Amino acid sequence: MLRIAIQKSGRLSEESLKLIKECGISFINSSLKLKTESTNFPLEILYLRDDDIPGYVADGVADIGIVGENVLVEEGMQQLAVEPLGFSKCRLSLAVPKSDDYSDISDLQGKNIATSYPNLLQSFLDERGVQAHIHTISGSVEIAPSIGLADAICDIVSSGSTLISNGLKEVERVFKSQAVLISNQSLSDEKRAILDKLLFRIHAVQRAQR
Ligand code: PRT
Ligand code: ZN
Repeated sequence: MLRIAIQKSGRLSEESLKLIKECGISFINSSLKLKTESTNFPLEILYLRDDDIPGYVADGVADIGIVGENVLVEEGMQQLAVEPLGFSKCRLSLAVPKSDDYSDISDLQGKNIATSYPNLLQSFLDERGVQAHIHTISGSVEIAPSIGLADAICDIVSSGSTLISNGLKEVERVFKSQAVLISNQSLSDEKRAILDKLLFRIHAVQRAQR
């Protein structure tokens, strides 16, 4: 039996469950349960917070998982990545108040930047030789400039409408992300064989969608 960790409720949940179903794997889905077993494939599904998924997979509590690359790389766990899945596409971007004159990244030198992704932001700034003060906050990053907490933010963007409604403009793209399948690095031969079967089906689903 292989154990997969997926997000319990959030932007990855629906597409993760849809992919499993499209692979022909049936299970009884209850939003109240924390785990469920497939009725026709040796797979058990664990429902977790997305941030906890890389750690649980690295520790072997779950064998595989589905998580955003942004979370995976932020947590320094990119070595677990097996396969990009093509959904939940988004980007991590820097944004400043729309009335600011912004010409290039050097404008952020010495500024205060609020983000939930301090590691991704730090390496982006380091690569460009910019020193800034990074303030790590866990949510509502977009309001930081308007309440005087920061000069700029670095947050996930998909349509861009959240930035606009908070009077911000996107000025730099820091990281491009999508959902990825991740795996523990020391699976038993039995589990590896189940994963290979699952990957075969995922590839068939992806081919059919092209
Ligand atoms: O509760 P849990 O910890 O499991 O969930 P979460 O709240 O941490 O994550 P969730 O469900 O918001 O996002 C899960 C993953 O979806 C992220 O890690 C990304 O990989 C991916 N994703 C795709 C997004 C978005 N699109 C997205 N638009 N994650 C967040 N957003 C937010 C963003 O933070 C901002 O507040 O949506 C807003 C911007 O959206 P637009 O369309 O207005 O630009
Ligand atoms: Zn989260």
